[in-house]
Amino acid sequence: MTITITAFKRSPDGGKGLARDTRVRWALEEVGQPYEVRLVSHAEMKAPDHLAIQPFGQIPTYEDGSLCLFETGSIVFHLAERYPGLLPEDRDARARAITWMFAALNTIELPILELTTAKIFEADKPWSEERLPLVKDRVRARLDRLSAHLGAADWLDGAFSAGDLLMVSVLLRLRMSGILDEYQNLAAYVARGEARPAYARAFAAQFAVNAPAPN
Ligand code: GTB
Repeated sequence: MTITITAFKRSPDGGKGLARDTRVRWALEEVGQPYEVRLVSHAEMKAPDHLAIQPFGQIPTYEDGSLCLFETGSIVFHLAERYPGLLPEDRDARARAITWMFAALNTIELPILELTTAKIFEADKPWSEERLPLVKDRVRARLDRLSAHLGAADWLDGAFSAGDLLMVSVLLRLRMSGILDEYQNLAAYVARGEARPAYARAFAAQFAVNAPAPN
């Protein structure tokens, strides 16, 4: 059975790889599973067929035979459980890697999303300028601790894992803000993730769909 994921027919980021299908593509590439992509428009995402597999009308989704999944954390976890390459064999190391998956999505991604919301959707509000520094400092508070934990290590807990895949994916959304570059070791950590051949293949695949057409 061929694995099929969904992605934006045209991602608003114009191929920067920031939409969440990129992390699923990356996980699929890391575990060496071929996949197909069904591109969906905004209207298609909100239509009953898509809502039946993604109740919130979002991308990405994952289908493999009769199994339909949504939520990138769950999809990456499923792939990491099913195929070798993204979770260690040792039980305790595996549990720690899974903990980093949750940390990426629950502790680090939340303030980063708040920053995105503040910059994009609240920029025209009269209180926006006053609030933005507070939101940025909440991101920094998390990155201070993440940076201290990572130190000079290559990855968060020994070998590269699904925890790193999600953490790098989440941190990538910060690059445009300049905040990532305030942390030399985190910027290098993200660059290490991007240098993985599996990431490069995932990025290229989404870029092929989303890159702006040449003039
Ligand atoms: N918690 C869910 C998951 O992890 O799967 C969140 C899924 C999600 O937010 N999907 C977004 C979506 O479908 C796309 S990735 N949005 C449409 C909608 O809700 O109607 C978020 C995203 C979108 C665009 C950019 N960008 O252009 O830079 C970056 C990230």
